[in-house]
Amino acid sequence: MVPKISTLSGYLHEQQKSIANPTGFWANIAETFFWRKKWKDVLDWDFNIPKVEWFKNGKLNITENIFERHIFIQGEQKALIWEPNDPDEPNIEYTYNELFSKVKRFANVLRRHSIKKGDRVAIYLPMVPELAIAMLSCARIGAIHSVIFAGFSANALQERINDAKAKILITADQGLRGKKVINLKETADEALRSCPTINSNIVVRRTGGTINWNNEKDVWWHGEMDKVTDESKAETMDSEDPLFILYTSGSTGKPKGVVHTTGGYMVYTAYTFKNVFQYSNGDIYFCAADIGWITGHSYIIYGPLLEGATTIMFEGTPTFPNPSRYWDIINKYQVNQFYTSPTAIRSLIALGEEWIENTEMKSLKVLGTVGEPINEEAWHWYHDHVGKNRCPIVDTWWQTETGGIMISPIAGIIPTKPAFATLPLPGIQPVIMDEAGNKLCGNSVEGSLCIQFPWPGIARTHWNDHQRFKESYFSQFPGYYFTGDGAKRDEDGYYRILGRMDDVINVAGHRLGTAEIENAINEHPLVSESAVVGFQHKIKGQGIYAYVVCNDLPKKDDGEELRNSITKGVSKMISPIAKPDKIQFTHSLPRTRSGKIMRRILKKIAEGKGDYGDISTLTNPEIVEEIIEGNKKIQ
Ligand code: 7RM
Repeated sequence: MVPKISTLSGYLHEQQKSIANPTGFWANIAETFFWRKKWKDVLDWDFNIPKVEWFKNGKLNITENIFERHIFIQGEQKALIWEPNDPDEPNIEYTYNELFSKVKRFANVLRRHSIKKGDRVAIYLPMVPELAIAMLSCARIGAIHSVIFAGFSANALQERINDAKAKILITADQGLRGKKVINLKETADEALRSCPTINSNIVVRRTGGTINWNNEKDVWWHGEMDKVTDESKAETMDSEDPLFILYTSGSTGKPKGVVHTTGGYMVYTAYTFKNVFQYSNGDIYFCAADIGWITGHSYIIYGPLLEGATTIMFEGTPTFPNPSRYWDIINKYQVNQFYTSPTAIRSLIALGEEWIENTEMKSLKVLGTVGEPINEEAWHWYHDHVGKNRCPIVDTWWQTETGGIMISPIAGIIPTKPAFATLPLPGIQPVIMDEAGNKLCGNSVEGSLCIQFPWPGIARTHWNDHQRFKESYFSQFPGYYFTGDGAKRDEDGYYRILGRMDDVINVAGHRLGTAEIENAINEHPLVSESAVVGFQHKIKGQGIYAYVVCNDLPKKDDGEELRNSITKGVSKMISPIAKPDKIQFTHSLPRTRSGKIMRRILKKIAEGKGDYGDISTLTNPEIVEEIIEGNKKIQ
């Protein structure tokens, strides 16, 4: 088990140690895991290439560290509790022994389908236990999983399958979220029409609803599980062998396949989980994220299970059958640590206090948030109404690319401040840069947030596109990892994350590239071009505002129809989460002399702010007036 910090002076001591001797610091933590063969060098790195290798030549299997390592001491401890969408349906609870047995079985299923070490497995599942089992089974045999969020469209699924050249797909007949039934198999079928590398499609029966069946490719999960035993040796992996790919949005149109490797990711997720949440043996931990995103990978599956925790996986939504759903789950299982997003909190605030008033939630010890900045109002509500003034809030800042939490309070140990992610975890060295690339020293500074030394959880590359990996994070500030976020360090040395500085918007904690949305809008036959910006949104943090230029601008009365069909198109191309909240038609977009769209102005207008700065560099300054006028009609 990784060491646990238990006092503020302990934190300061570890932090100091980790800066003075980072490799010694991480080697000590890595030694608490089971390695089949120890590493030669702790770290080999050069951010200019970029190259980062942790514990290289160390041999291990992450599932041996989850299962075999714990089994003798706590095989009968609960590993995974699955809470269904509908509270009247029975839940599922697996001990470590039981989950292990399922994982070994499904590992054998994958092997029977000729999946070998290094092959990619696409997983398009709702929040069902089979999702956890499938991921761990891949890890067991060294296959690289690529989980695709079940809210993505056929087009987005297809793009991700083909980019990774996945050999097999795992999906379900349908998914359930609140009152909605999601036809996953139907969407998967549509995607598979043009996925030449997929040989089989393993289908989990979740609802038993009617689906189409393709005898050549489709097989049932349960049918396959019956054909195999639960004896399955773990594949020996190098510390630097890829564990998974997870696609995320960047500032260009194409989503990037962020690659995480085995040893470093294991050490980092386990260490940060245990310390940030102050997890103790026997605690019940509930992260309400979806496993389709990095938070679910690191803090529903890998971090907790590596530490022998009991982790809850929830299929449903915070408001079904009513807005007490989370609080009911917390009471039902006596949850000790609860981790969710500011958007979920804000949406529950908006539904009124009566849903939380008489909830006891006495078991709660720690509350966490992730995914976007939390505003003070939401922070206080979370603290007062959910935590009943007893629980520290950990506002955890991190990214898909960082693998795990980077800047965050350690629960109950680092004093919190509303809306501040506070201090870096041990091993993390944040720096703030000005526009010219100078490191801003001392406190009370604001600029671009960079990290100046590798940590074990950092992503290693983009699948098949190392060049883009370099450009995305290592070119703006040579020698540093650039996060894409702005941040300030206040007078106490505390960090406050200010949000993205690039063309990425964060809608309800989901990262979306503006270029990606623009591409989808531009697919519409009547659209000639578009520009998408984020604007402040009361619940979602940011909303999507699209400026659309049409070949034939709609006449007053058919604008609505065109809006709807554009919105539908975006849903179909990407996902309903990427639908614009507002669409404004315009004759053209403000451009600089070099032809670049001046987003700064569009963003100001979308947010209803004046002061557009210098517009004299535009080739078409007159359009700004038209756009301002048009905006007034949209509000
Ligand atoms: C874990 C996750 C990453 C982006 C990141 C930020 C924003 C995440 C916080 C936050 C303010 C936070 N991965 N972000 N956490 N902003 N405070 N505590 O969300 O790759 O999907 O998104 O999310 O902008 O760069 S992610």
